[in-house]
Amino acid sequence: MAGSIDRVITAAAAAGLEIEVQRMGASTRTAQEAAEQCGCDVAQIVKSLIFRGETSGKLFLFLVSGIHQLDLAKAAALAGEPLTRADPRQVRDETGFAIGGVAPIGHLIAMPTFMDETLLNYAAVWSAAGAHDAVFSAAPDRLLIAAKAKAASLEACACTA
Ligand code: 5CA
Repeated sequence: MAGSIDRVITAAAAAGLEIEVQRMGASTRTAQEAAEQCGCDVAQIVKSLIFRGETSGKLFLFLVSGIHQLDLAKAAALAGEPLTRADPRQVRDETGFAIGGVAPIGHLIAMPTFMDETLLNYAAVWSAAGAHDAVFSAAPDRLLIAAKAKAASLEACACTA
């Protein structure tokens, strides 16, 4: 996807966020792979997950820690409508990013965006930068602002009881 990394860089600059996009030369498609390449904890990886509103058809972006599963009920409550995972083609067409390289900023369209509040516990977090081997790090509070995101509890309860 030519230009998708440039869109991330441009969006960061427009938001006053200084980033350095790193091409790792190896896959950072999954949170686990990204953490290995970045040398950070999986919890510090930002998953940029795109969901589709079942009523409106609009897309929503959820920025979720690599160690968490998105709680769909919490996400739907925030969105104000039921959600389903957006299919890869819609993600590509509407955001300009392919699955595995979806960034938290620089999308072709504006989407309501929510950030896992636990990401704010870290000094730095790592996100995809528009390609499956491209990442950037940022202070999470700065990323929150740049992504025009709202911090929220997004984590699915891992308890079994
Ligand atoms: N580059 C890494 C780390 S930053 C990354 O992009 N991780 S991610 O979690 O944000 O993107 C992968 C996610 O895409 C998966 O967790 C999954 O939720 C989603 N995904 C994978 N396959 C599909 C698919 N076929 N349709 C929709 N979403 C998918």
